Amino acid sequence: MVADFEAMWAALAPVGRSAASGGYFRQPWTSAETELRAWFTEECRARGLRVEADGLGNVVGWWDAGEGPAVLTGSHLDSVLDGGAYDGPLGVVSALAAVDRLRERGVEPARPLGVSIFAEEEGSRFGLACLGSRLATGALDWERARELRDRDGVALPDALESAGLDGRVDPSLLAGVGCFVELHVEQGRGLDDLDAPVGVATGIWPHGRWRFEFTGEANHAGTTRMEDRADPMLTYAMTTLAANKQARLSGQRATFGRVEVEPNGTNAVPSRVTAWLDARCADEATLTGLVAAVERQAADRADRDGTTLVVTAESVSGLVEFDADLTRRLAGAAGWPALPTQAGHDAGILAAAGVPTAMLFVRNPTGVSHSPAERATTADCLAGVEALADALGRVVT
Ligand code: HGY
Ligand code: MN
Ligand code: MN
Repeated sequence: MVADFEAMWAALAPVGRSAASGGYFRQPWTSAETELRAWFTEECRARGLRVEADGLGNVVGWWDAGEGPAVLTGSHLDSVLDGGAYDGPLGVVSALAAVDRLRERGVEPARPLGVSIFAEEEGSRFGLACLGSRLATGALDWERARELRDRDGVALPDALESAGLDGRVDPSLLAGVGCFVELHVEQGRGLDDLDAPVGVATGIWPHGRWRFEFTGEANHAGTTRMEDRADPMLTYAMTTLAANKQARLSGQRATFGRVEVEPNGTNAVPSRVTAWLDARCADEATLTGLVAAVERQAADRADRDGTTLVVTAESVSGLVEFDADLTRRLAGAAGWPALPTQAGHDAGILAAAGVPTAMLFVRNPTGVSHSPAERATTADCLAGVEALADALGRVVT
């Protein structure tokens, strides 16, 4: 199994990797991510798994065995911009390797077992997180999804077509799924602090993304007196400080990590600044309150700066509490530590769709994620495969 895991990991390593940063650019429906989807399909077929795919890039390899509600396990292959190697792919490779382990152990599943990948989990291209799993579960309508545009103005249907996909949503893809288990590298240091290679997730904080459009008045950077300006960059800058303070003082999370400036000239006051707030809080009321407070402070500042503000919610995910009974059954007597997470996952979308869902975490020694520096040791990854095989063995038999 070690050889299989390492061979799969090595096969993925160069795909979509930046020579400059060592990070990954595996945006959905690009050549790199299309190559990964083809690799996954081939790995499923090489294991004799029956491959089912919709027209979005969601794929399931089925081990047709037994009868009754299926057990599904998997994750995603797309990355954030300049992302790490483990966020997503570790869950996919581990799921395939866990199938190998179950077979090595002679396990005969009493129910079907599927290995899955969902498309555009990161929302790094079209801005809506877990786009593939939201469409596959019916949480999002195709009529709304088809209107999405990426940063270059490419419409979702055109991006799909360029990747050889027809955008067909297949409600039957997940119809027979009785539970979902996602293994994921931990995006934090909880397991490292506990000196544990594997843990389970208790739930996901509510979180979302809001687009802030600050509009001012383009003007000359030199001849325009400071008091005569309507500078959206100033309103934006004060808003990021306000968001950071709001989150810091309340133990929540708020980040402005993406900003677009028009016309982005060195010697001109900008006409417009568009920035995206990523906010995450321990409960939904706190999230609503934090975003409202940031919006209020941004609007007050806009009044002072003579700029205007429009705020639009682009992607919102509610509180997720994973299925405690399933988690208990999966863990058995393993005694894995249980942790919350502030990171969103397809597991959260399936849970919200009513599928009993659980997550396994693999230790991340630095806790760093969404970065080329994201790490996990091979020993911990292999411990994760064993844990996933043990867990699946407890629920498929
Ligand atoms: O952004 C997230 O929380 C996840 O990594 N998609
Ligand atoms: Mn991620
Ligand atoms: Mn992920």
